[in-house]
Amino acid sequence: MTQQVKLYTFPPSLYGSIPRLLIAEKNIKNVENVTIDLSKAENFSPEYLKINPKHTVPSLEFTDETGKKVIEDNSIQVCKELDKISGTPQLYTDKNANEIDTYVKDMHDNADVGNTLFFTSRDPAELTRKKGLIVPFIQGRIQGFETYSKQAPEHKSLYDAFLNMSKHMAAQYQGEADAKPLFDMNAQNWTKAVAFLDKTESILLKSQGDYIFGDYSLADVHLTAWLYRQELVRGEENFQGRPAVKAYYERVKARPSFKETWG
Ligand SMILES: N[C@@H](CCC(=O)N[C@@H](CS)C(=O)NCC(=O)O)C(=O)O
Repeated sequence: MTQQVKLYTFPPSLYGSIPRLLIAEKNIKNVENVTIDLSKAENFSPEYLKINPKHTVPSLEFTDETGKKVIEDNSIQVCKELDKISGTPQLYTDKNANEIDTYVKDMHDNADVGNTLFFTSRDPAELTRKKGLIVPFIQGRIQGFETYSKQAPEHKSLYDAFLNMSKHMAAQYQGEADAKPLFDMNAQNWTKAVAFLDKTESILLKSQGDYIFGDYSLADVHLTAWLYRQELVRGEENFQGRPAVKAYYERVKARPSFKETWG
């Protein structure tokens, strides 16, 4: 890849790690990584809102064939673009595009659970265990919203909405508000995770190769990052009764790109 591209990401982020894994997998050079610190709500800064109005990471900034500056603002498009401009081996081709698109869309639409499972808790014990991690993260964001609200009053209603949600969640972790909605949300998201894990198990059992659709593809890049977050939030529970998913995760973990991405 000759042109310089800019990837806006945050190392601990689930979706931000998908293109980082692809970059490691294909050894893509000329990528400038710009850290958007979600723990300080930097994804809500007035500058970043211009880049990505959905205030999410990842985003990718590059120049297209006509010389026009383009920004992709979700990991699916970011990865397709990076795969295209970085050349062979192509992980998304005419041959595998349909099955990858269907599977990845299902993951993003129906199993977008990793962040919720991380920030909520399944029961009071988990709430207590995670409090020391979650509360400082939320407090950093609260500070960010308050600062940006003064700097950019045109976004005040956005900041106020997130400020209220953040304060409420901090209160739930600190025993000052009812935490039951957090437990319910956690249970609902785990149910979605189970459905997607079961579906993945059955696809893997039919696969003609070591990976989700045979050869390693863009679907594996998304799935690896998804499983990495699942392992963090639910450990071995993900793999119980799912030997194909377990063996698959061991295989993708053994690829050098995994260590490069998550250490
Ligand atoms: N569908 C989007 C989801 C992106 C997303 O939700 N990213 C999370 C980080 S993993 C984010 O930026 N959340 C905003 C926040 O934490 O305020 C994608 O695939 O890029």
